[in-house]
Amino acid sequence: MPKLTRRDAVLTSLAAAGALPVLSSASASAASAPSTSTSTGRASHKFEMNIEDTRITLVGNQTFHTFAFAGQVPAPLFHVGEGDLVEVTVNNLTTLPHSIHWHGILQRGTWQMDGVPDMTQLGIQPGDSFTYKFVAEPAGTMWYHCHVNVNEHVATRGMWGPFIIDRKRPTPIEREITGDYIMMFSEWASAWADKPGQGGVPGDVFDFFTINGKSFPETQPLRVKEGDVLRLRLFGAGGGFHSIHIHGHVFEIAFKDGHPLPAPIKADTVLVGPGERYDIILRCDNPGRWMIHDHIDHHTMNGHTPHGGVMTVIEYDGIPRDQPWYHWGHKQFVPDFYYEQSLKKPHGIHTNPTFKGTPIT
Ligand SMILES: [Cu+2]
Repeated sequence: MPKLTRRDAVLTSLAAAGALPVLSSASASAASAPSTSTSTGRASHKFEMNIEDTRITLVGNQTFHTFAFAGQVPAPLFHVGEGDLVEVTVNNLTTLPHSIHWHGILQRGTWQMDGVPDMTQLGIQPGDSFTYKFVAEPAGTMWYHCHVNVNEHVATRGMWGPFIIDRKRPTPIEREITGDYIMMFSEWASAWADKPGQGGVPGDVFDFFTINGKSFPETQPLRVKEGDVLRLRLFGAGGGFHSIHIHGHVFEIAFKDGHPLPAPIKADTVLVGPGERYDIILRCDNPGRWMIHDHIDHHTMNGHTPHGGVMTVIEYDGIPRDQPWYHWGHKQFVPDFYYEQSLKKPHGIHTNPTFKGTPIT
């Protein structure tokens, strides 16, 4: 296949025209066709996404050279139904090979779509494209990430995003949920920030820690009201552990790696390991202002400076935020920081401008 430039890739998509009406601007780097129903009654989705060299900012002036899906970290949200047919064309606009592993998806009869270089496919070479086609099963909180040089590309180049598959028959606890939030935890070794193609080696010093690619105070509050029932989908998207503690509440761990537990487990802290997902249910029954943080102490630092990293706050409606010492009193609120608005939209691929970086050409 001939090498593609960024513009060629977009034009190629446009040539597929009828298929991708959403891709209307030359800067678009992710697109979806309208969902259709097949003769089997399954919904079917066609998506397209670029991989781009992109500089993202974790916090302050700490930037990172990433290989970003659709130019953002985390990558776009894929949200589909259980059993839907999914087709994703990936265009590699970077100078290194990549692939996508659909973590948690079974790939029954489609093992060639599992995204492991030199095992199920050749890595997608610079300028090339690859189309993944599979059935979205099982239901639950899944994710996707590059599987080429995972130690670098996932650990420190931001190649990961959420893949949410709605259950055909929701569980009783799922029917109670009023708000759905995605929180992806990762860690970064700043020594490699500007050295693409290197990094992810034993002995790396991870000195920045993020929720959805941002360190406190660049994270966002969760604004709730009494009576809300939140589903927080926690992802271990990097190579480290994160011990997530929520003040003032007992939550229920209800799903592990997308699958419902026989009975929810009550807890106030949950340890999220690399690759794991826990869905926890938080009943908002204690109005106030409450911290959420990683209990691994140095994960709440930015470099050598406290406080930062994996920290945020739950703010209840009606609790005044005007105390002069409350630094977040006038914070500009970004409602889709945890994809909570995107998750309410119809099924599809959902990009998020908050996570967009700056293209590196
Ligand atoms: Cu990669």
